[in-house]
Amino acid sequence: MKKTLFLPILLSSSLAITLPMTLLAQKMSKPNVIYIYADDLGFGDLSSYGAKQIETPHLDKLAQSGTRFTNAHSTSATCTPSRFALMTGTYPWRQDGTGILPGDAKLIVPTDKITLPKVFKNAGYATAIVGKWHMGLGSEVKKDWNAAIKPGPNDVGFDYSFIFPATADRVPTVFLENDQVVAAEANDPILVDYEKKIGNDPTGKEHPELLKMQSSPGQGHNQTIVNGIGRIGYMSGGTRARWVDEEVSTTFLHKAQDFISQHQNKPFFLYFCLTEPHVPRMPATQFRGKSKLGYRGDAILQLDWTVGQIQQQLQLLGMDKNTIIIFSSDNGPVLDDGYVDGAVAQLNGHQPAGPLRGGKYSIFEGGTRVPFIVSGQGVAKGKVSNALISQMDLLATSAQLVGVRLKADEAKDSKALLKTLTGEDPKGRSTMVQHAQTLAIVKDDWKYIAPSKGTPYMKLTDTETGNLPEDQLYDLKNDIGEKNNVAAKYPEKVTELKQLLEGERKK
Ligand code: NG6
Ligand code: CA
Repeated sequence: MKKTLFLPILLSSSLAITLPMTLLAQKMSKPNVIYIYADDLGFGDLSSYGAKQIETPHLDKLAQSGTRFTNAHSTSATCTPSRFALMTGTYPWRQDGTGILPGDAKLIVPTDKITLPKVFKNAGYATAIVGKWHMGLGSEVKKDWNAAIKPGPNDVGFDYSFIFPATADRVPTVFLENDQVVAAEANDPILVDYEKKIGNDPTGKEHPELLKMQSSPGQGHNQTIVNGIGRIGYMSGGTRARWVDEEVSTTFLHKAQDFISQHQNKPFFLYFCLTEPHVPRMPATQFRGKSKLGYRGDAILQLDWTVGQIQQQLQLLGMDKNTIIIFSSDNGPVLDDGYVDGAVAQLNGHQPAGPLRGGKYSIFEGGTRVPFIVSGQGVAKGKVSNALISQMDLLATSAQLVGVRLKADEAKDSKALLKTLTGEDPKGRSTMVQHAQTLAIVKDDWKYIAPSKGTPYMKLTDTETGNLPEDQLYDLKNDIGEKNNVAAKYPEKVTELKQLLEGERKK
């Protein structure tokens, strides 16, 4: 309450004197929301989550100033499905074609349904996405990269977008601003193909001597070379439009900061999707070698610094009090995901998934249990919450926050958990489905993994997937590392959870 008294002083313009109190109150009650989404950051990758070999002071500060969650999840163990769920408030496995997308995929987010940014738009917010997209663009795979590509982020609720289409390791390696490739030139058209080589650019396969970072044997990433790095997919043209990997992160940061400073007087929602520490890890020179854990560690330092820059900007502009920052990751960690970058050789005892089993691609906890930190207006300070919450819940929770009503059939898997998000309610969800190659369900710390014919171990990425042809049951309260399959010991629990999962599948 005290803070409100100071508000007119903080607002330097004459507006503060003339603005009626009701409007001021309204302004305070409509916090800005910034959702910062890391790519492949694991549960054990931040010092606030117990990492000993790496220091992430800015995210630690965010955790101290807010609530740090220890049982928060992405819906899936890979990017596209997790982001789809965040956007739509529905489980991705309900819709076909929501797996990891190539760089030329068509848009998979429905344009006629509610989305996370639309919730904010409906409440009068300005909305933007800056960073990795990876949910497809346009209505066809075949598209003209030199013309406006629609539908895209601007058709599913974002007023402003500055993105790259898929992942940093997939072509086309270009940015798009509001549907248009940045710096595209008509006389050097961008062509993209995921089937066959196109144009004359050298590939990593033909010319490994041109690479500044080798691709891992057997993992691909040896098609068109851009900026000395072999990519997935072929492209030609767009010579001046291609990004420089070392600058991608600061480019996104500056676009995000521009959006923030342009919206000091109107509530906004910013979906800020960082590319770290996804491959290819090619941090800016100032971070290289700094972590002593190879480029993966350096990329995490770059990510932490980026978050710090946003915090600093908000503070300087006096916006930190009426802004909520939510920080998380789209799936668990992986070390060798296609390039020889020191992540394995210089691991130095670091545990990217902390005490969890598995990582990216796994149905084990390491696949979806990720860092989740919430800080800002109305959020409990210095708290650690073990509440079960999914990123997919942000849609219904944001609707609750900004006072937008959802229809019964909208975002049907998203739960309104505002009290959980602000650290007040310690329980959160009662059940949640997890998704990798198979599905799992958790209820009251019991976890059932459905049988799967997939490989239990992916050698190339060194991943324990959690796939087994039989039922698995874990007691997460006493066995967070999912070491002991107790399915045979508790057959009734297996039956109960199996039925629950079947019910979810049919919904
Ligand atoms: C995999 C890629 C991996 C990464 C991942 C997507 C191979 C062998 N591996 O298919 O390098 O790009 O897709 O990551 O191609 S995600 O975080 O966007 O889901
Ligand atoms: Ca990812």
